[in-house]
Amino acid sequence: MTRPVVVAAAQMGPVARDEPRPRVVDRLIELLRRAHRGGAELVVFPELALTTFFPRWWEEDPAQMDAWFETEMPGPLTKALFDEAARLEIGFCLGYAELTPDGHHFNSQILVERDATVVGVFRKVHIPGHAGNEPWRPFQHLERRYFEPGPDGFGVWPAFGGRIGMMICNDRRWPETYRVMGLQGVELICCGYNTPIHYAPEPSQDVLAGFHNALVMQAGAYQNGTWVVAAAKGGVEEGVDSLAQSCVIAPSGQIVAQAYTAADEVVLASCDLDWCQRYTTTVFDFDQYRRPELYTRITAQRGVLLEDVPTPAGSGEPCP
Ligand code: ING
Repeated sequence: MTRPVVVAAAQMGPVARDEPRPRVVDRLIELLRRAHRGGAELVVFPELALTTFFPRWWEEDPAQMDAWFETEMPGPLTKALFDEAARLEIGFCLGYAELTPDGHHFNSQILVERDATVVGVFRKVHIPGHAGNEPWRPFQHLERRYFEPGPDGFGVWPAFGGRIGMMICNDRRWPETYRVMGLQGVELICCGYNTPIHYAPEPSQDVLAGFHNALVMQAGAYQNGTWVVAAAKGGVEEGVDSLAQSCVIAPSGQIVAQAYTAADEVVLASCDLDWCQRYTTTVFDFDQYRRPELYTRITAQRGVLLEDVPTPAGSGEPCP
């Protein structure tokens, strides 16, 4: 029994600050068409795919940054992408900056089915970086100034013949992200990312950017028996070298396809969703092997507590 879905990680090269959004949408449509020619049914685009990664700049008045946000999805500028996808009967996942009608700012991803219905919208849970002006950095990472953390957590939706989840960029570094979806039976997670290679707080990590990217997603995929489709916005964007290496990862943890450029590139793979069960009904049969009664710290604590484990009375005596 197999349940294949052909997916594409639609990697983008840099988007310049002054690149007109219609031009960016044209690039997305071209990637959609290339993916369709490759047989893709689901195309995953990067985080904040419509614009340059604007959180790299400090703006005294955050309202000035609203111009980078979408107030409708689809809106006048993105309708062409939705229309082309509907014409090609291809689904997609698109990352964008969302400004809601009641004034909330989220780093969001929308999942659209092959019949053009909107399956769901995910709002990034783990917001990295900083909120204050830190001009000591060669470039800033002000996501915590411009985005609110998503209030909804991680969902899993019935779509594309399986159970589809979403995560955005920094979410992929946290094991809870995958486990919360794994506990909902996720079979394929769509992920977009914008990852500067230089990490100003700890530059020793720079050389490991690609390793850490693959490490967290391969581990998350394997430990939860799910596919992961990850699409980067890579290359040197406004002077910031950003990790590419978009990839598709199997429930085994194997990378089955990977980008080799840092430009617009379509990474294709046929994902057998039934392969998930080879892990979720064996080594990671959660219901049989997990011990949630011993994991309470994971939801009870945010940070580390250095309380010492009480030693049982009489312990420490040399064994007779
Ligand atoms: N970008 C980065 C990411 O998590 C980052 C931020 C880079 C955090 C390197 C830690 C180390 O890939 C976004 N947009 O989350």
